[in-house]
Amino acid sequence: MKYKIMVFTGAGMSAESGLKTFRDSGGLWEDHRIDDVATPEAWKRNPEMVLRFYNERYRQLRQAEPNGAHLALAKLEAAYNVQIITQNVDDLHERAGSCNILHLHGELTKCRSNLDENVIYPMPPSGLQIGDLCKFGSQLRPHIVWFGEPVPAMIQAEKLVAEADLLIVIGTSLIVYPAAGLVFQAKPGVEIIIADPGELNYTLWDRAKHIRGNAATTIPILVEELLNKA
Ligand code: BV8
Repeated sequence: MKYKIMVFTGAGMSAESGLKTFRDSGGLWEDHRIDDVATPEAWKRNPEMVLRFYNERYRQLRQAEPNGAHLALAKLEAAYNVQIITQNVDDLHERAGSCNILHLHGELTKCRSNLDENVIYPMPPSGLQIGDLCKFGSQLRPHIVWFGEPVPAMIQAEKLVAEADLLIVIGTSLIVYPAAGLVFQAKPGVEIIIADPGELNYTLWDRAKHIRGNAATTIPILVEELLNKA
């Protein structure tokens, strides 16, 4: 059975691709408060503002490219069974060539029916407008898990983490739950490597190895070491 590497990524993974992290923006995205653009209440209250916010992030994403960390993780699949679980809503892991990717918080490149979360469409190139309707005639919304909404992929994610032989955590402040709780669900004895330039604002028992630095620098080196060991 191929050695299973679970990679859990957050906004720091895409920082060097030019996409702002949540924390470095002081908890704001493009100068918006979470409550104004990333909750179901915001969607009910001001759908135009929410669509403007996501259309702008979708536009930015199309100008962004996968960085060295995304590309290195794709290379790792040559020798290992690699599963990526990402909190990120960008498609940079996909564009880098990784195959097994689970998005916990949705995808900027998709939209969905307001009535049925399983009726999903590609995001139109020009983004979503009020009046863009699903096949049932309801307004299309971003295919994003907003704050206060359940995270349907959590059950699958927990199963995947439980099977990991190695857990690599990249670029996440582990603030958002239930996603953050995944890191504490690795089997006892499974090595945990955390790649992050910042201080870890969470106590992960002493078995976690902290590699300090930016992902586009640290992950290619880590991947080379793992490929040499395979
Ligand atoms: C739910 C999509 C219940 C949106 C996202 C109070 C306490 C605890 C929890 C809560 C609370 N109040 C409410 C909650 C629950 C809430 C939550 O956790 N809130 C937080 C803010 C406290 N969670 C929820 O609402 C979740 N749902 O609980 O539902 C429920 C259950 C059943 C039925 C009904 C309801 C849903 C949460 C999903 C929210 N959606 N994304 C969008 O993107 O537009 S979350 C979003 O923010 C991201 O997806 C990501 O998860 C998170 C940002 O976190 P990170 O990725 O970690 O990024 P951050 O900027 O914080 O950190 C970056 C890290 O990278 C840093 O460590 C930095 O040092 C590092 N870094 C920087 N540069 C680099 C780098 N690393 C490497 N290289 C670099 N170059």
